[in-house]
Amino acid sequence: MRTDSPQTIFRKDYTPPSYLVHTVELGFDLDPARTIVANRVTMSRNPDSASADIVLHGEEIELVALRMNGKALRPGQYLLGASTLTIPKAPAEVTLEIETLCSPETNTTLSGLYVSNGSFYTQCEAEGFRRITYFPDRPDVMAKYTVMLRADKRRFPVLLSNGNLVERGELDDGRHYAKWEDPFKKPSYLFALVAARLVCQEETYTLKSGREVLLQVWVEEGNLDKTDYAMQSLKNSIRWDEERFGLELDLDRFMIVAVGDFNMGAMENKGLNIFNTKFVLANPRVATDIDYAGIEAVVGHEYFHNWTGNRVTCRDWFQLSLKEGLTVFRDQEFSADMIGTASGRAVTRIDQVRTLRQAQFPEDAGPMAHPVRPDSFVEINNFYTVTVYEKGAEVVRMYQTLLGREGFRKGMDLYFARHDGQAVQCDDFRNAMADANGIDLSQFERWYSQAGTPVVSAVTRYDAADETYEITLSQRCPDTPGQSDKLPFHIPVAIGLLGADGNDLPLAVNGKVVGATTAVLDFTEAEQTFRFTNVHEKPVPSILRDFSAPVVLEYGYTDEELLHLFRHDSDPVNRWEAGQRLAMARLLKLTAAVADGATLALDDTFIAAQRAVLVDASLDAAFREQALILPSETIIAEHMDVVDPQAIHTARQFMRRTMAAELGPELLEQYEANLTPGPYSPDAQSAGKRGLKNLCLAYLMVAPGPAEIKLARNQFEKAGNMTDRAAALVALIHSGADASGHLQSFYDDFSGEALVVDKWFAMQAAAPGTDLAAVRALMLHPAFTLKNPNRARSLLFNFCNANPSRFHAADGSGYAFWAEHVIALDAINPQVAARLARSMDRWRRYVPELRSRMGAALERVAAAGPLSNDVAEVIGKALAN
Ligand code: B3K
Ligand code: ZN
Repeated sequence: MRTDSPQTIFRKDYTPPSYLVHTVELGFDLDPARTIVANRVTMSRNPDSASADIVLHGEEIELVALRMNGKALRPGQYLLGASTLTIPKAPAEVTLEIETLCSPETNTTLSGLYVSNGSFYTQCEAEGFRRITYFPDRPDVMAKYTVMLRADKRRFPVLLSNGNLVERGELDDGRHYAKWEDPFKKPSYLFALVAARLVCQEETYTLKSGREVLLQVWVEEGNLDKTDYAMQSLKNSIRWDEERFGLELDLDRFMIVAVGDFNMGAMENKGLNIFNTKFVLANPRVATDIDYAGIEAVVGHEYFHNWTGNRVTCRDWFQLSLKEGLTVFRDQEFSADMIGTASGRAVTRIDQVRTLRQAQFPEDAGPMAHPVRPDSFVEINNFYTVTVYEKGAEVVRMYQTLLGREGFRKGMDLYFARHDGQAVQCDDFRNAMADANGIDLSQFERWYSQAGTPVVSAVTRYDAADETYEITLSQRCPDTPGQSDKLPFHIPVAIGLLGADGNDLPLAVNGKVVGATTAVLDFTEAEQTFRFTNVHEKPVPSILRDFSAPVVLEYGYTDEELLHLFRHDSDPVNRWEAGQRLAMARLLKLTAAVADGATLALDDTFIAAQRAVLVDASLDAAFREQALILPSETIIAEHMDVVDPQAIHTARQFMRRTMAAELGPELLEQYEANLTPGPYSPDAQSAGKRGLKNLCLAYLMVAPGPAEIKLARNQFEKAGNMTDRAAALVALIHSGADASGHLQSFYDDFSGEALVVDKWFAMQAAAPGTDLAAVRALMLHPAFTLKNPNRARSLLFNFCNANPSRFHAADGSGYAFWAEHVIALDAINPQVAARLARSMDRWRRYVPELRSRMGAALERVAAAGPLSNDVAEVIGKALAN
């Protein structure tokens, strides 16, 4: 908890560390109530710093002893601040011995050293190491670590840390020890330890070079039947990084540990990745296709960090996207390559675009908007955002779009050649890309420095006599907090031209033959015209293919043109996009009609287009599913100046009902055509079929008759996997049919599986039939607790973020509930509380009646003190003008 007012930290104020650390020897006497940490560091004055003061960070730890170069320091020789320990005017070469105490079992923040289900785990990124010992806890201080763990052998039989196990043995009093040594220099945020009662699946794996490595996946007893997929994903990740980027695993041993209490997805600690159980545990009975895909992506992500993040790390936390954007891009490419087919890749790309629009565009347009490389923050944990991660990945993707895969690889190779073992900046990555390819990427820097989503407007002109087609692009970027008058971005705009027969036309741009049916235009000015020559007919432009840049594209498409693209575009992402545009235009009209009390209607053309895609067996099931998913209520809201959530909900439900009514026979036919009999497999083909089948079921259950209800019940009861079982249950809950018996039997079957109980809470929280009273009742369920982040997220976050028609109840009760729980969570876990606090980001855009109630709820949180820095920053920015 903060005691003074929150301090803003600025990127421009960076100064190099005063001392560099060479070695760190840590000794832990692990006791849940009172852990003793002995820390011996060798350090020397940094020639790049003017200061001779040693500055160590420390929080929530008690200093027991402090020695410098063998001599105990008296209180006058050092300064103990609220979160720092300073030794002024220290000698050039120093050995410090620091002994501290901490209390892992009362650490509910899940940052630093904490206890989960009776065992010890750590989380040090971003600034958790300072909750373990006094240290210059900043990523540009890299050192070699040796770690000695001592603990009761019966309660904590497994003792793990980074690197290699060099020694283990017995101590008196039933205790034992293990000594670990990490051969690589690392920043403190990558430190980890685990002392726990766990079991593991392990395997020796042979790298391409022939070297053998030991791979382990550690879980609590009873979960060994759920580790296969994580292990397979780890092996696939290792192979993929060797093949795609020539990067080899540098350790002899690589461990993944699953823990049930965890603030985010997983953490890339060197050699000892610690994971939220959600991204490790899977078998067909408990995990859905989406869970399987999540495991593959997160296992890949953390493994890929070993090079992009660990070997080359960040100079300071403003550079976070240097490792996160790049590593998300790498995990996205990995997942796409694992599917292998072009259409499979496109489906993963569509998912990425949806995430951007659902979460990143709103962030970029709201009070927390920040550049991919932020200029300031109060609490760094608030900046692990969709902007830093997903927009950051888009920025990395644009290099590849501009340079090609080979050029991108050259840039990566140069980046490692230059910076292996260093803590660097986003600019260093950009320079490596530019230098390796001999091109100027200075304008590209604006993607790192300017916040906000650029809007690209296109105007076209066809000259039949000349056979030329001109496209004029202009760009603008809205003001964001602290930033106005943005300069033009360097935007790769991938474009193709469709003829009347639906085929791509050959392309020549500004006199140059392209040689492919997609051209990447280098759009760098505020306004720029590109001329296509030898265009024999008036084309339909397919602009921003594969979503070649994270921008909003404005173009005055006619319905006919969109229908043409929706039928024929060879670029599956833009084919999907055409369908989304058709749907969005109608959803906005319907929403306006609801607000005006006008009659609602949906045109046959739209239905016919949807029908055509639904029954087109030449398309992958996964693509058809994507094409039939309507824009979410959140995405619709982002297209409106004043948001009326009830009108949006009514409009979207009307569209779903109409589609269900009009497409009934086809939906049933596709339901049956996409069954996946036989043993469950999470592969993309099968998952795609299940996805389409379950979407059909969802539509059939919008206004179900007895036959549809029977179908859903039957699927629920007979399902051989969680994907089908959960989908049937969700369909039953959403249909308004009595689902209480099914909910109860689902709970009874899975009450011992925490991750499935999370699903049980989540699906109820997000159902439009669940009002606040029902959510409050669920909070009284014996399985509910605010202390476990997964559980808190499953109920509270789903209600506040995924159930807009109930959350935005006219009386403001949803907002009061939100305020109450932001405050309650803040006392337990500020990081989780601050995430929940973000639900109100866009409050100023709502209709006046709601806006005033949202403002009041925000004020209520602001007035509740003391708040953590995490929550104070989010609420403060939301309320600021
Ligand atoms: N690097 C961690 C995130 C740490 C979040 C700290 N609040 C996970 C990841 O991105 O791989
Ligand atoms: Zn990451």
